[in-house]
Amino acid sequence: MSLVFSGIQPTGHLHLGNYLGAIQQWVKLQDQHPCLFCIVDLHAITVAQEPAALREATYQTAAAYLACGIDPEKSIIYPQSLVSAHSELAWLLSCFTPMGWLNRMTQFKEKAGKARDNAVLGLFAYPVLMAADILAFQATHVPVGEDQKQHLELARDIAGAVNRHYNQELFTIPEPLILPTAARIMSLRDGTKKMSKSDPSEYSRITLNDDADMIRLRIQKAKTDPYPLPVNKVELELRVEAANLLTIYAALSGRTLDAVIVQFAGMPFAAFKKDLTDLAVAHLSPIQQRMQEFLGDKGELHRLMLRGAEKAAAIAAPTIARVRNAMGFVV
Ligand code: AQP
Repeated sequence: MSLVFSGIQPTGHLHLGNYLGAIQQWVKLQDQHPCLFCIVDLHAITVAQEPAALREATYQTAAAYLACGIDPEKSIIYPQSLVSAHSELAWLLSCFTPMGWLNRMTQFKEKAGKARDNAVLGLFAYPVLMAADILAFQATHVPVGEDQKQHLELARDIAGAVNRHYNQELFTIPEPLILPTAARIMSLRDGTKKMSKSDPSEYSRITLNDDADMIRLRIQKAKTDPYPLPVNKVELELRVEAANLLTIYAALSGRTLDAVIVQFAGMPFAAFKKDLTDLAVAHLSPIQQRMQEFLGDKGELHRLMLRGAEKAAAIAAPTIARVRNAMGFVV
């Protein structure tokens, strides 16, 4: 049987990158597989979080999942911290993960930067928690972007190591699910950096909370270059900001990048930005409105997350019991 696991950190308002690169794809996946869509708050605290903001972002993320079309009748939505299997298994797996494997993880090097010695252990162990997220549920498929491929490879290595050590198949080896239609969205202020919740520049992203005026303003302020829009893909290689805005247009309109290049070839940016704004507002405003409706009843959102957590805990329980038994704990 197949099972998909994926998640987003409640580290701020979800943005167009989270939507086009992840949630929009999940909506399609839920018709093909049973899916767990987690709000990975334990991952979020690997970077300092203000408690009230973390809790609010958790509700916002649940509302965003629902507003974008994740159906709680088909898929399980829950916050990671409500299911203790994540942290329990992370500890157990950490005892089978050589430091050398973690030393090779590029995301830790990027996030810790020069202050490596002051980085917290949780940030270093982040990939072990991610392995636990996946392996606790015997997930068969994990949708991954470029930046998470290395972590999934590590999860596969840890699963293999534990299975071999105990000479039994305690864990399914998960496969990456490469989604050909998932777009990688870049910052609106710098086309070489990915759009990110934690980018200090507010105008670097469009969030799912933005109303029509805010979407318009953010697109107006998006960085461009002084030339008309490119006429072919080769030109795009050197014009990263143009490439990003055209990619966003293509993803929101459900058309290919080639078709969108042809449509706008040689046009001034001002005219293109107006069309892009209309498209983004038409696509995102209904999501923003639905999000506000879901956030208007936090009691119901809370109940939904508790129900999701209960279902997730029940799926993980047999795996945790088998692992505890195999490791020699009194059960
Ligand atoms: N810019 C992006 N383009 C396409 N996909 C993206 N994702 C994130 N940014 C983009 C996808 O969203 C999912 C969850 O991401 P996350 O929030 O758990 O972590 P992240 O990738 O680190 O996202 P952020 O916004 O950059 O968060 P912060 O600022 O907190 O680190 C993943 O599937 C990811 O590929």
